[in-house]
Formats: sequence, structure tokens, C-alpha cells
Amino acid sequence: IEASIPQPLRETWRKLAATEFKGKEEFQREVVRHVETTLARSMYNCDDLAAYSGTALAVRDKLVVSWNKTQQHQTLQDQKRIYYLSLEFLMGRTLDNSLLNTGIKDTAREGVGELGFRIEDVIDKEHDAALGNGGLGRLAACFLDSLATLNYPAWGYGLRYRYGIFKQEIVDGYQVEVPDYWLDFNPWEFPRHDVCVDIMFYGYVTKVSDNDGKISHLWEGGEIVQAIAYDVPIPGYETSTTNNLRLWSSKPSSGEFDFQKFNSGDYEGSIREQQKAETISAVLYPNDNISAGKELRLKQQYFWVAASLHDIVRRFKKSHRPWKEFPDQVAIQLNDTHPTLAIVELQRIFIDIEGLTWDQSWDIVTRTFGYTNHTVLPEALEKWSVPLFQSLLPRHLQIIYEINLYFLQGVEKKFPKDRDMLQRVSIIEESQPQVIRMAYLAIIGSHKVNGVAELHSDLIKATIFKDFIAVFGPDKFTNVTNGITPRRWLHQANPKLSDLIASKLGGYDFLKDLNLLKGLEQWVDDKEFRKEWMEIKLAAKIRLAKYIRDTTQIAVNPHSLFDIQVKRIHEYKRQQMNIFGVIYRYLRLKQMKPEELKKQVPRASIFGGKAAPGYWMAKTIIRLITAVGEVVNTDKDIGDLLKVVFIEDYNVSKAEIIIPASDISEHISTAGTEASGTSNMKFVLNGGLIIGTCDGANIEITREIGEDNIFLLGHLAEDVEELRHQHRFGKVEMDPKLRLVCDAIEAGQFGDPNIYNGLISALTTGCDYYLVSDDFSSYLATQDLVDTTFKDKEDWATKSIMSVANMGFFSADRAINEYADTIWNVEPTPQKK
Ligand code: HBZ
Repeated sequence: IEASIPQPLRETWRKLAATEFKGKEEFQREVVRHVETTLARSMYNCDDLAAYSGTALAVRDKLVVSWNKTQQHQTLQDQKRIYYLSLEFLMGRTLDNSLLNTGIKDTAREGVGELGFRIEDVIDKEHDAALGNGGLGRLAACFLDSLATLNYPAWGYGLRYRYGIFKQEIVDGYQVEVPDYWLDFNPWEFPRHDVCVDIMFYGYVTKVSDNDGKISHLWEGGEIVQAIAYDVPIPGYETSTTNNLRLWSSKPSSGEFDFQKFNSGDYEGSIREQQKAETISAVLYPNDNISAGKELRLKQQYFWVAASLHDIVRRFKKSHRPWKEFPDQVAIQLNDTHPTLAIVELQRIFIDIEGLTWDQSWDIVTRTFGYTNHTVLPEALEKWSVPLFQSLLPRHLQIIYEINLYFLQGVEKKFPKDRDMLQRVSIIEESQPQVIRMAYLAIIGSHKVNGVAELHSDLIKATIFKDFIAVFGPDKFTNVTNGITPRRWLHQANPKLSDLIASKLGGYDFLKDLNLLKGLEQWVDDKEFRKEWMEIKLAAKIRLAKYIRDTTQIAVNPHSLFDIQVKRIHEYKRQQMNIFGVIYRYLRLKQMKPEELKKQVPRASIFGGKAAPGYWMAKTIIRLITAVGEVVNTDKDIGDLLKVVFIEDYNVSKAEIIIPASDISEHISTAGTEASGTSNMKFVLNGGLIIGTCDGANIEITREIGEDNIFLLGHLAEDVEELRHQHRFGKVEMDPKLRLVCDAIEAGQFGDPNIYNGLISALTTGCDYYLVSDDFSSYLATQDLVDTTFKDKEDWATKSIMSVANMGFFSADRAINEYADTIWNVEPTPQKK
């Protein structure tokens, strides 16, 4: 308030205020101005990178205008806001997306064209913002796009990692990790040095009682680190709403900088202290679906959660409402258990700082939070050791004990004398050492818990959270099936397909109401349309083939069947089953006579994805893929009939090239293990068919597009337990075709067989936990069906078109509207133009 300009002077400000672009010339003027002044370059010294920088700065100036307006508008409206807490936001590139969302792509194309640049080359200079591992982080990014597009007042809160997910290099066939320093030039963030919060770790708790004997707790004497806000504007598509993503960066608190050391000459020592504070936001943990339990990770979580809550509470206090109205103004969504400490921190703020009673406070807390679960894999469920908590966050540990005590008292009342039940649902697991089960804390502290696809939501209710249904009843648990933003994953990644669809549907409204795609069904028999449809697919394949040739020197025939599996490498996702299938195909081709070979469908098996640096089995799978490629791609007998490609460093911007180019993509996780999957939706939306198991969102995709348009394989989730039992206790023979594959590997056909010992023994002595052997014959038979179907080009085109026409359900807009209705109870806040 003190910083605001006095009323009489505001007219002057208004006259001078920045405005939106008036046209191409103004755009060009701004680009040149930034190149010449902000960057101090000239027309004699302007490469693609400088052109990118100038263009990005010009666009960002305009984004800021709508961003400021939106924030003022939302403050005035003073409605309930959504806060999406996620440790990962896998944003990818921003320039192209901003041009499209603000409707100035054509202006920019012409504008930079006349200045001597191709817009595609300019866009290609941007470094991905890769602050995420995989699906969970990309989901958060898609949700931000939908929240802004649908005009919801929403903020994202995350960490500003100095290093995002590592860059993957393939050296001699092996993954090598290289740090991803991405902040050299980042025009999309605005440091807010005035928005800073002191965050404490360690220290001790003392009890004090006041004159009335009221007891309160003091947490003090710890180390203090400062959180600085960096804000990123998030523009919606065809709306002036531009929301905010706030990322926290750590630095030493001013009081902590060790002047003692500094003055006594220990300059290096004082800098070391500084670096220690900066370590907190230095690096994204590169594990997906595994929890390693490292102290620094817990520090990251608390640092980010405490800074975000401080910010949210400060904003609420400005409205001078009573505390009980907090949940009417604030909805906080927890993206997995990573931000679960927010529940404890808010309770601490209310009790220790604001002086509310336990019950008042707990009622507000539980009405505020919602928790989204993304996995049933036991190794991914976060558990923190009690001794670690005791030292790092002693007051929070006390509060967790108290939450647990009251919770268990309630359970005891409902299930008297059921000691087993008490042990099973306790937040504290009685192991050595004791651990805190973060998912249980998240359930107990939230009013809604959701899974991310129907099967997954049913499974969590039936398995890992079963007892909590008994305690809370079924209504606390719900499903919100994931979605993707059609702006990035259709319009931006595949502009030709988007344009063709728009030409038939009479405009681009489908990008805001994806159900309109249904209108494509009317065109399915139109010869010209079908031809254009398949030409666009071919063009995308030619583009990818060129990218593959440029980066790997492997020549793939664009007319071959492109079979793509791109996602994090994980045993449960079963890239090993895919490469075993490729080996089987290779062995079979080697046996065929020339006339038989002529009948085969040429295929390019394309892989991409990172392995967690410590995940040895995943790295072995990568090595097997590259080794098979080395053999197959140089085998003169095989030629175009089979190529095996591993694309290095799969990330969001590469996904935008890869996804439009698939004929078929693979989503073949062991049934019941992939919570949803989201790339399955992206591939189908781009006219690719999919081969997949009855898992995650594949099931709902089948329901929407029809069984005839998807290649399903393998056992069902309900069979898995029994099959695993048989592997453990019965004698299960390995599938004979898989046996042939293993024999070939063990005979050294793909190099030193010892490299693959672990992979093979997982199938045998390891009891084949992911059931590769059980699904292998079904997988091969289904791949044969893919080949046969692909030969009938007309049938394939029909399947492709009919699938896209029925993908409306998988828009992230639908998902966000469901969250808003069933979990957040929030309305959109559109602005008048
Ligand atoms: O979340 C993924 C699920 O595996 C996928 O099925 C789902 O579609 C997607 C969105 O709901 N989960 C992840 O990507 N999980 C992580 O990346 C992760 C990262 C750090 C962790 C745990 C999980 O500590």
C-alpha cells in the first residue's frame, strides 16, 4: 500500500502505461530495440540466438501487461484462489507457446522474417525449462495452461532449481548424465527481491506458559535460509488472463553471512556458508517413482512449502477476514506427497503464531487441502525417518505426533479394540527407525484425495489406502482422470494437423472445447480430407527421420511403420519387453526366405527416455537397446525392414517433434502399475494409434475411441497378484519365444552377455516381477496384428481419424473443471476486455 502512487498522479501513469502490440511494425521495433539496447548487439552481429533473445524480450514485455492486469483484477475480485503446489513444473519452451496463446504467431513470423530470420530457427534456440522428471511435472505444466485458459485465479508454487533434469548423452551405448545449467539467459522469470521469507531448520522447541497458564511452543535457535521469489507469467489461450507461477530460490539469510570469518580473513569459509544455503534450490532430484529419503530433499520440501504458505497466509491476511473463512478463499492442491508438510506447517502457523486452538486450526487446515496420488508403487511412497525429522524439524514432529494421536483416538472409537487397524493406519510406521508415512498424513490432513485415472483411483481404494475407506467412508476418495493441453500438444506441436482440423470444423474453437473434435467424424469418408490427413502424418515422419539422421546417422525410411516408446526408463513401463520383441522380430527376419521378406512391413523401433542415475537396471535396458541397434542397423540382410533408434535426451521440445510422427506408440506397463500415463493421450490426439496394456488411462482411451481403434494386450490388473504368486511358488516355464530371445542375448549376439545378466536373471531368479514372460506372447501376437492392419492404409486412416475425433475427454481443461467443481469449489474470474 505504501508503495502505491497517489490518486492525483495516476492519470499520468495510465497514459504512459505499456500496451499490447499494435501490429507487425511495433513488434519489429521492439525486437530491434532489445537486440540493440538490452543485448548491445547490432545487425552486423545478430545470430539466431540474439534474434531469439530479442524476440523473447519483446514478447515478454507484452505478457507483463496482461499479467499485471490479471493480478490487479484478481486482487480486486478477492475470490477464492487455487494454489497448486508441485515440486516439479516441466514447462519446456515458452516463446512459441506465448506467441500462440497471445495470438501473435503470424505477426512474429512475418516480423522476424523481414528482419532476416526464420521463426522456427529462432524458437529452436530456446533452452527447455526442464524442472521435472516426467509425467507428474508435465501434468503440472499442462494444468497451469488450462487454469489460465479457463480464467481460474490460480498460482503455481515450486522451486527454482539452478539445475533441471540432467542432459542425457549416449556414450558408447551407455547413458552419461551432464548437468543442465539453464539460467544463463531466462527472459521468462522476474526476480522479486522484495518478496523474501526466512526459513528455519534444526533448532529446538521450548514450552512457555503465560499468566493464564496457557501453554505455547517456541521453535528457535536453528539455521536460517532465505527464500527469494521468482515469478513466471503463465498466459492462457485467447484470454487476457495471465496467471503466476512463483518459484523459490534459496540464499543465505543476511544475518547468517559469517562476517566473523569474513573479517578474520577466512573469506573462503564465509563463501562456503553461502554456498550451503544455495544448495537447497540447486538441483532437481532426478528420480521418478522412487523415494530415496535424502536429507537435502526433505530440506527442499520444507523450504518450498514454508515459503509458499507464508506467502498465501500473508495474502489472506490483507483481506482482514476471520480465520474461519480461510478455506473459502484458499484451495491448496498437493501434487503427490512432496508438499505434505504444508499441512503441518499451516497447523503450526495457526497454533504457534496466530494463537488459534488446535480444533479451530485443524478444521481450517483440513478444509483447505486436497491431495493427488500418482502412484501405487510401494518404493515410490515417501517415508521420512523420525530421527531425521527430529533434528531438522523438531516442532513439526511434535505436531505430527499430535495429529496422529487425535486421528488414532477417532479410529479407536470407530473400531474399538482393533489394534491391528491402529497399527495399519498410524502415520508412524513402527520400523527401525520409525518412519513417517507421508501419504497417510496427506490423506488425514485433506478433505479430498484423488487418483489420476479410473483404474488407478479404484486400485488405491482397494489396496494401499483400503483402511482409510473404512475410517473416512468412500466419499473422501475420488477420481480425476488426467488430461493434456491441446494448445501445446496439438496446435503447437502439430500446426498442420491443427490447421486441417480447423478448416473442417470452421475454426479453432476445438482448442478450447476439445469435444468439438467429434465433428471430424463427418469427414471420415471424405477422400481429399483423408489424403491430407495421411500426408500430414508422413510429413511429420519425414521431419523426425531427418532429425534422427542428423543426430544419430541412422537412416530410417519414412514409409516404414514408426513404432515409438518415449518415457522415463523403468522396469514397470517395460521397455525391456519392447526390446525383447524387437530382438524376436530380428531373429525371425534372419530366418526368412527372400520371398517372405518381401511381404514384411518395414519398421523403425524408436526409443527415448532417461534412466535415474542410480537405477542400474534401467541403464542396462538402455544399453541393450543401443546394442541391438548396433547389430540390426548394420545388418545388410535386414535393410529397411528393421531399424532400432535410441533418441538421446528425450525432453519436452523433442516430444513436440516425436509425438506427431508415430504410427504406433507403446504404453505397455504391467497392468495396475502406471497410474495414468499422459503421453498415450498426446499420441492419439496426433493421429497415432497405440499398443498398450489394460492399465491407467489406456482403459478410458479405449472406452472413448472404441476397442477397434486400439491394440490391447496382456493380462489384467486383477490377474497380477496370482501370476506373481505362481512365479514365486510354482514352477513357471519362461515363454518359449522369450527363451529364444534370452538365448540369443546369452550367446553374445548383442555383445558381451555379462552386461545383461541382471536383466535376464530378473526374469528367472528374480521371479519376473513385472510379468514380461506372462505377457510376451500376447505382445508379439498383437504386434503382428499391428503389421497386418498397417498394410491396409485405408483402414489405418479411418482408425486414426476416428480416434482423434473421440479424444475430447482428455483435455486438461476437462480435468481442471472437475477439480474446480468437485475439490476446490472455485469459479472462473474472466476479465472484460
Ligand atoms: O504421474 C506419473 C505417473 O507415473 C503417471 O502414470 C501419471 O500419468 C503422471 C501424472 O499423473 N508419476 C510421476 O511422474 N512421478 C514422478 O515423476 C515422481 C517424481 C519424484 C518422486 C516420485 C515420483 O519422488
